[in-house]
This record gives sequence, C-alpha cells and structure tokens, in this order.
Amino acid sequence: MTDLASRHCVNGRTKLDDAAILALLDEVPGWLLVEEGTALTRTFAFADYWETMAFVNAVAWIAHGADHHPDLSVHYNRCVARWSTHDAGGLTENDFIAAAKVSALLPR
Ligand code: H2B
Repeated sequence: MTDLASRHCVNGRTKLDDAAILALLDEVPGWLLVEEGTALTRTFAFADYWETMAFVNAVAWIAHGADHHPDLSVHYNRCVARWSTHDAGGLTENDFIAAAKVSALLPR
C-alpha cells in the first residue's frame, strides 16, 4: 500500500495497463472506473450549494498545485469528479494520486 495522497503528479506519465489500474483502484475507495477503464469518477454529496462550492474550490486548489485537472459536474448538493489524463489518452498514476488527494479532503 503506497500513500498515494502524499505523492506528486508529474507531467509525461504513460498510460497504465489493466493490472496496474486494478491495483491502484483498491487504494482509492469510492472511485469507479468508467469509459472502458479510461477514466475514474466519484460522486461527492453535500448538504447544500455552499458546501458543494467549498469542495469545488478545494479541488481547484489541488488541481492547480498538481497541474492536473479534473472534469467536474457541479450540482446543488453534489459534485461529480472525473479524472483522466488527456495527454496520455487514459488513466495514469496522476489520476489516482489526484483522486486520493481529493478523497483526503473529506472525512472517511
Ligand atoms: N489535466 C489532465 N486531467 N490531464 C492532462 O493530460 C493534463 C491536465 N495535462 N492538466 C496538463 C494540464 C498539461 O496540459 C499542461 C501543459 O501541464
């Protein structure tokens, strides 16, 4: 078990193979593989819009620091986050690191 949330995103990472994806998926509970294993998604539920936007801004802060950016669907009391590495055309370690950093924003 690596401490994914404390690792750093690095540009230029290559696409992971299926075995590596499945191994890393175990380390980010709540995140699901979608789009034929080329993206990672998780829905975060909140009490209201204010809480949702606080989360969105925290995610933006992480994304800016990591230079790795998620797609976010923002709703009144939930946010759907989706990670994929467009430069690589699929999932890289960066997506799992970033997902772990986002999960760490919230209590387990
Ligand atoms: N975010 C995501 N999700 N995938 C990328 O491939 C990516 C990114 N590339 N953020 C970064 C920016 C790259 O385009 C810049 C030039 O660093």
